[in-house]
Amino acid sequence: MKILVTGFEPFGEEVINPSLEAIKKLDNEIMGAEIIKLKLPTVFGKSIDILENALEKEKPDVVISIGQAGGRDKITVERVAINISDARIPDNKGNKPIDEIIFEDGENAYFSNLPIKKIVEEMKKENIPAAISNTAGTYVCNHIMYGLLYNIDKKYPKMKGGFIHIPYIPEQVIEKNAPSMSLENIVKGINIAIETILS
Ligand code: PCA
Repeated sequence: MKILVTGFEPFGEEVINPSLEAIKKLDNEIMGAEIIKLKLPTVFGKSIDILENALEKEKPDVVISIGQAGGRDKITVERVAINISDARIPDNKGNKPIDEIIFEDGENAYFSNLPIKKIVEEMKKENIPAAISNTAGTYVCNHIMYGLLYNIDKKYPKMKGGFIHIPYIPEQVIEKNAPSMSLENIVKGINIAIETILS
């Protein structure tokens, strides 16, 4: 069993991205499954290209993409990705797509095929604030979730995949009025998600 876990590089005003910090802390093996970690650029298009190369090369059984959702106060397991990019701020290469379709031959939306409810339930049991989210936004995180599920739909019918948004970590909110979660709890939450998928 092989699990690909992705995180994003920092974007916007941030100098760190907790998704990247969190995946670095995951063990390389969890419950006998091999964990492969991949850093993605916060860039429209290029992030999907890099993900597609990794899917091709690694042929993982499961893919969990992680991204920062600054302002959310819980770990949010995403239900759905939509076929649109509409950027509020430029990505790390200055792209700012407005109302752009991601894949012309894709569905309007794809649902995560991870056990999202069970994952949230298990996180809450371990006292990690968690909830289902019904929107991954229209920025690079929705873009990568859509790209992943599009690839699963077109090419990898047996693959499981989905997206998890995580809050800021405390060091990011020192000068902000925004909620945060400790990196330890975020890592614990991701571990719970992986264990839930495996069991
Ligand atoms: N969060 C952004 C993109 C990269 C990240 O970590 C988002 O929610 O779209």
